[in-house]
Amino acid sequence: QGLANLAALDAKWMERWKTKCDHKFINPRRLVNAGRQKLENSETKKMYSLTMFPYPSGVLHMGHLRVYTISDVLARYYRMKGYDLIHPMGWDAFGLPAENAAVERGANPDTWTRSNIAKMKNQMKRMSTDFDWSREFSTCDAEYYKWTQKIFLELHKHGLAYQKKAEINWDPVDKTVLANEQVDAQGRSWRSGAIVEKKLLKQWFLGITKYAKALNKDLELLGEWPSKVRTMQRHWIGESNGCEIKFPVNPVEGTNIKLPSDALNVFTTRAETIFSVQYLALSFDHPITKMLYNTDFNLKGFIDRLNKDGEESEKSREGYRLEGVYATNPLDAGTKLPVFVAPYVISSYGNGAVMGCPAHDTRDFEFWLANMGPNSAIVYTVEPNSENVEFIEGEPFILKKGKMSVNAKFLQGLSADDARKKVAEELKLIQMGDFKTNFRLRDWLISRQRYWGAPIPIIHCDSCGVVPVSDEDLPVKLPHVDKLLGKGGSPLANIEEFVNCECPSCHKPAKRDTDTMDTFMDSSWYMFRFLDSKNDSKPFSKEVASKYMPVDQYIGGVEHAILHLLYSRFISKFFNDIGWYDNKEMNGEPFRQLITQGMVHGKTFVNPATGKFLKPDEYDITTSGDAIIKATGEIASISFEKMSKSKYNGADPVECIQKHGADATRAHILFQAPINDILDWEEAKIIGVERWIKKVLKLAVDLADGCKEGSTIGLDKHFSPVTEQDIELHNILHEFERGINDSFGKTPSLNTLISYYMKYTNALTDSVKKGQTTSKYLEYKFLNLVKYMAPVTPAACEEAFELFNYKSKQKDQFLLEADWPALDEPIESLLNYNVIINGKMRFVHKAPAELTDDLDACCKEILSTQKGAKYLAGKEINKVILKKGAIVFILKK
Ligand code: ANZ
Ligand code: ZN
Repeated sequence: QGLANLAALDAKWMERWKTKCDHKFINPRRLVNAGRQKLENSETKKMYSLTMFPYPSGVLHMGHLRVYTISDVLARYYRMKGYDLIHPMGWDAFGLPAENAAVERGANPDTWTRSNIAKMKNQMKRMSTDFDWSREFSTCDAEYYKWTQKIFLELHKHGLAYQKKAEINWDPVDKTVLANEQVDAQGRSWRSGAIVEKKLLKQWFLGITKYAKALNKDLELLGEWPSKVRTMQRHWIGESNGCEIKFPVNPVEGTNIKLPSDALNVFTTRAETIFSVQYLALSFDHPITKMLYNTDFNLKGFIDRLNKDGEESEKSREGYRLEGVYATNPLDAGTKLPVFVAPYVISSYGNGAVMGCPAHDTRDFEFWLANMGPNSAIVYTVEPNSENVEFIEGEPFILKKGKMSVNAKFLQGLSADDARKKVAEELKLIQMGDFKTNFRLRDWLISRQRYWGAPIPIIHCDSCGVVPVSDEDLPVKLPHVDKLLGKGGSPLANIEEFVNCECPSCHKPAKRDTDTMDTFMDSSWYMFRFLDSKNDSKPFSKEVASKYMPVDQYIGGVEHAILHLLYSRFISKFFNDIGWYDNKEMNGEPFRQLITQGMVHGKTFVNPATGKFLKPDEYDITTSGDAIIKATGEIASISFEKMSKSKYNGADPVECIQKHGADATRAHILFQAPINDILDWEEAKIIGVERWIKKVLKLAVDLADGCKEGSTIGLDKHFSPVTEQDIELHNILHEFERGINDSFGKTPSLNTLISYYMKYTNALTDSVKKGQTTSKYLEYKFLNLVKYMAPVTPAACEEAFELFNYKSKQKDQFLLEADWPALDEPIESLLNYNVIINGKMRFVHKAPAELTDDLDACCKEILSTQKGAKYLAGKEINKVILKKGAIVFILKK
């Protein structure tokens, strides 16, 4: 019958779409449909549906299958709905894997990347994805990174790109810089195994912290993002509202210390605790610490020892007291406060200095007792403001909501909240402090001592300093290399033709910057480029970007919840601020809705006796689904875990497509779990959707039998139920149609979508079996079903459409070109109408309640019935009276 092989349908229909739809597989509707012009000019709603573009590793994995299926199904739906759709795809192609692969194979990263792109593109097409490849680009194309460089220069022009010395990870064996991810928990290089050193190098930073306030505030505009992602961003930005306080510092009399300044700034969120301050603590990088490091031998020993522990040392409560220095409280000059250097004070936060309040902060409390002895007194100034709050003498009282106690001098009696403000105001008056907001967010370090990235378009000149490359000289092209050696820091620094250049300003010999940009920079603006990917005079046109941004629907992995999304938000806001596009409505936010898909887990078999993962050839699956370990005869334990080579639980999407076809594979992956949840992949379960798709094809054949000459009910026409059985079916299907439409709603639910399709198919099949429904009505509903299914199973739908033997004036009409069906409203069941003619009740006519709404239609319908014709044919009608329940004809005598 030809129905069995679903996998064969893909090839058949892809070929037809390609040849019959203007020789393009992409967007056949757009290319064929003459209405396209109309779409662009009218007020049609735009839909920019973007999926995070992949890194071209060369292999499509199950995560890709999942996210691209979701994206493709939504896009096809919006296209059928008549939206002005943008659904692009491209490649995030710079980065370490290509470089490492190139180093390992002695090859060129460009060649490696290009061949991976070709492979993956092919695999994506096999999934029946309908991306708009006319917009395609790779971030490693010179035509793309030219604009990445331009954006860097624009940031530079606005003071948002600057150089600063920063610590980097240096592998002393391989003589190369390492990314943080390449340093293991023991501080060793992943490649050479050497203990990684910290080195100070001049690095380029982007001033994202200038946008910290807006990035935090505008999270409010992102109501259509998962709240978990917003929370993660909020934490990362870490806005903290507090107070900066100046504590005068002095050398102890008799020492010859010269301090770098006479006051020490601290940041606090608890200014009301100022009279509880018993010491100050400085970070290792504080200017005072740094100054004394060189003269105080013991201090140097202390710092060097703790520095070895890296971030672990933050947990230490050790301290080093600076005996030669003391501080005073700006509101209470009488007390002398000891000053410590403490590993728990973070250099890069606030002022790298804290005011220590043992009575009201746990860390300070622990630090104080550890350094001053376990019985040291602490000074409480805040007390509970209600009896329900517990206060334990000898432990820190850390509640922020409290009342100021008798020790709090002029603050006594105030609430802690009021006291906090009061202290800041008092300090402001005497110029010893002020309100202050701090952020945890740091500026974005973008220098990479790597080859495979966009070169930083800067020239260093001995006379002129830092000189930006001028626009006409962009792009600064990556020089071609035959072989990458992977040793000795920036590979570009070893290529003399690249390094040596002329200073654009004084024309003397100068040197290029040899670092490349972080790949997050490439992906921070790609959503703009997709809108205008062929533009060779600027990154993108202002008009187009203003029209299509923000992205309406951004689909991707939650692993990008922080960095990529934050960087993109920063760059989009920057574009908005410098007038590269207008996005007032969302204040430069790039993504209106964010949809994050869950991971795909693989079926994992473990030998319970040894805990070892089992390879597929080490067990047999019984009919009941148990896995018997061949070697021991025991039953293996089965779980679902993140796919990985070491667990032998990977699955290959392309293999699945080869076996079952793209349609079934797509439907299966949608059906198995809600979008946001982890999906436990079991290929065997695909049989359920296969059965369903075959049912649909069978329906097509059965219905075609009923209309041998072909159905002509009109592809985009509405068709009303006629009989009571029609209405019954209509109302059953209405529920599923509503379900299907809702599944595509604001929060798409694509697993329930598939179950509605199945229910719809079953109801239609039952009706056909019973044979009581009007055939035209069945045909109409069947066409609706295949249209509804088209976003998920495009090839099977075309096949069904063809098998159904649909006749139309337009040859080669594709279902892909159909509009999304309008939702049919439910109908109350038929009413009985008494047909009264000249005062005599003649017969009962069954019809929907709307019958009596329209006089002409009503007369026609009655006349078209057998009985109606008998009494009324050829008679002249004088008057008709319509009522619910009765139709009264008065005839001419
Ligand atoms: C005095 C005080 C009293 C504090 C008290 C807390 C409780 P967030 O909310 O995260 O901004 N702090 C300031 N700079 C620091 C640094 N560089 N390293 C480590 N800790 C630092 O936290 C602000 C609080 O963290 C500040 O408020 C300060 O301690 C500490 F009962 O000041 B507090
Ligand atoms: Zn110069």
